[in-house]
Amino acid sequence: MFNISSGSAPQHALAAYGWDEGWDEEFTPYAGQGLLPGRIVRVDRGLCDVVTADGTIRADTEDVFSRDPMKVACTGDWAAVDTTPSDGPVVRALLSRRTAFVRSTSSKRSEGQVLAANVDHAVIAMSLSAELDLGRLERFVSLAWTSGAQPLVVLTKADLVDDTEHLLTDAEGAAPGVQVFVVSSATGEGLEVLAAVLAGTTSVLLGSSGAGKSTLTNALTGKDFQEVQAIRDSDGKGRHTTTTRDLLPLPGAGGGVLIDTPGLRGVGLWDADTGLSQAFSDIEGLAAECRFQDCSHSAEPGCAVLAALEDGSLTHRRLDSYRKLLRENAWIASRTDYRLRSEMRREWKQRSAAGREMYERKRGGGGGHRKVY
Ligand SMILES: Nc1nc2c(ncn2[C@@H]2O[C@H](COP(=O)(O)OP(=O)(O)OP(=O)(O)O)[C@@H](O)[C@H]2O)c(=O)[nH]1
Ligand SMILES: [Mg+2]
Ligand SMILES: [Zn+2]
Repeated sequence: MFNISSGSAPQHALAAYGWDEGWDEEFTPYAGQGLLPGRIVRVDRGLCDVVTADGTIRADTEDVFSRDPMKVACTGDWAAVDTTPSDGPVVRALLSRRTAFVRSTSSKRSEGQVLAANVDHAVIAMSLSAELDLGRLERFVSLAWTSGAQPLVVLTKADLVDDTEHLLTDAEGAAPGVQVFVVSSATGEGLEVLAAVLAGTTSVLLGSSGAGKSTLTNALTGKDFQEVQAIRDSDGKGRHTTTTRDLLPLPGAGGGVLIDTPGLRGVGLWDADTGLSQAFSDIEGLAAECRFQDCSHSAEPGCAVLAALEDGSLTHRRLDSYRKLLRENAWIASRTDYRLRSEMRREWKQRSAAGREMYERKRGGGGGHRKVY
């Protein structure tokens, strides 16, 4: 069953795109219905390009298009395609996602938007030619951990700065446990090491417009697949050149694919509890060492967080960033999860009944059901 493409071939034709025995097994019932497996390489106005063993087909996604934006077909999804309709192929189903990079949309009604599915590496690209925004990096890393993918950080345009050493140290401090690469698509610096890590996996490139994602995509794929445009002279920002999320094959025997994405302006957290814990495991580790379990790290004796601030091993910037992201995450959750929202409202009512002042005194200024840092 695994060799459906050409009978005796040792590997499935889609293996380079990430097809494996797990997908094959999940696809079995669809194969029984005569549907064709394929990976979505781009979605464009309700139509998607699906790479199959028979080549790339353009298919309608109507049948799986849903009002729930989390269920809409997206780049990286594995699809079951019906090629029999007279008016063109149709995606009938999507295989369940192993990982999904989701951000909250900036729309008033808070909704999640899946940026890429079934991703192994979430590669966060940041340009060395602009000031490193460590808070933004921490936000991306939190979302990457939440997605189930392994985050990687790529500092681009190394050819434009003389000394990258301290920038590398800063980035590593903001992303503990995450590999940080310094690369230049212009000189080729660092590309070989990065390519070796990405080989045979699915990776998505994320970052601001102008960070050099498409230039890096072209360098890594060895093809000029993606359009590239100079950043604006006026403010150094990108021009939002890339407009679709495109999945492209990597060269080399190991296979693997790379998804280039449009530059992100805002990237709101989405259900990022676990991701925040991983992205800030250093702070959570310190908090576990505090003398008091409910330590608020403001003035308590025996506070390990304050001690780390004192000896310089933790920066105020990073602690503030963590607190800010925790608050944002709780806010998003309160807007989206009805049950949590009504719980919060009930809690609030009880609080006002008991008298806010007394409550505050009892809680020592803290609040919420989650430990506040
Ligand atoms: N000097 C130098 N310039 C680079 C490098 N990589 C990219 N650039 C330049 O940076 C500008 C933006 O590059 P893009 O690859 O279009 O950036 P992007 O991240 O894809 O931007 P969007 O598609 O808008 O999200 C272009 O002028 C590139 O030539 C590099 O390694 N060195
Ligand atoms: Mg681009
Ligand atoms: Zn403490």
